[in-house]
Amino acid sequence: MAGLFDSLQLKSVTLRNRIGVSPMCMYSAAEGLIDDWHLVHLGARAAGGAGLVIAEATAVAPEGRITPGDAGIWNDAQAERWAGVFRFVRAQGAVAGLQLAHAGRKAGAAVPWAGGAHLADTAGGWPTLAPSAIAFGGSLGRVPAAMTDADLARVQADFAAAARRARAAGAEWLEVHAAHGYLLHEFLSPLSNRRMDLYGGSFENRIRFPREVVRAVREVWPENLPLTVRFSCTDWAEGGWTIDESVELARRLKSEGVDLIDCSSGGAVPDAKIPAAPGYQVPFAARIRREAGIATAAVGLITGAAQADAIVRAGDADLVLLARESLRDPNWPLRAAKELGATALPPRQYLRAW
Ligand code: 531
Repeated sequence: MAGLFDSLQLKSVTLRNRIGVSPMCMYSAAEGLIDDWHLVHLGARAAGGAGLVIAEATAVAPEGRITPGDAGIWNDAQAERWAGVFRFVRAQGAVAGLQLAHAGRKAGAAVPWAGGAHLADTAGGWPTLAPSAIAFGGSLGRVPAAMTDADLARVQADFAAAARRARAAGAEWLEVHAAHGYLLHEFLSPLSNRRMDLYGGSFENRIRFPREVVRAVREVWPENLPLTVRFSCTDWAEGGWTIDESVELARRLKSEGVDLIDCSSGGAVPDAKIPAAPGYQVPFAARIRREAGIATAAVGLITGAAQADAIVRAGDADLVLLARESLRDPNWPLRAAKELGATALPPRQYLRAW
């Protein structure tokens, strides 16, 4: 079985190792336009040896931003900024990825360092969309509008247009965000989807809109490049979305041309009991990989080199994604290679330090 520092080929893309930087919101864009912060943040992690750098949740439409500081890709000026970042990431030997997102009923909130609560329209917030007119709750109390058929068609087209722009900007790996209580996950979970039409009720109906979005993205995203989807594999809540449903959805998406499932969890409701512990989401990646026969990424409280290597060697996941650990140490892959006795090349400018 492969180890952490073996390369990974998915479609025509080859990662130099099985370490990816998980998409992490910087909340530092203006009108969806990223800036030098994003170049330095993502560029440093590519230079630090990651095989894959997935840029943060990037809104496909302005009303789909979690906060006014979210990155966007609903226009060409935004895509042009991304092009500079992707060019630099690729020049460091990493594969450049982007996560496409719509925050649904969790949109229009303050940035975390301003409290993270929903903003009134007079304070920079905006009306939100969701499958049903049910608020998330807690500090995210705004009641969203239940999406009409026209809304569904428009958001689907927004995802496809964003995917086209991502490709034109040089992204080589695309992730559709269907997790963490954002719009597509809101359709999947019975806790947020109470629709009585073709898009709610049964499993088939709840997966319909996420599937339509993925299909629309797959049509415009090149066949030879990886398309991935992030799941919340369970809601960790009574009556919510389950790992069994995730396995079945993974099978369906595989047949729609999805190449990998990024296995996270939670975020559907504020009162979920999440048993967070080192590697607590790895069993989801393992089950989906084995039972749906699709590549998976493991994410969540993965911090150690030996821990990450063991996940890959056990065949629990094809790829490990680091989030907060990568913020703490952008050079984590280079350090992990030393610890495991593997080879990972630092940028030539830094060679004498390694
Ligand atoms: C953390 C989070 C993890 C799991 C469930 C819910 C939330 N996140 C995820 C984010 C943004 C901020 C914090 C995204 O997925 C965009």
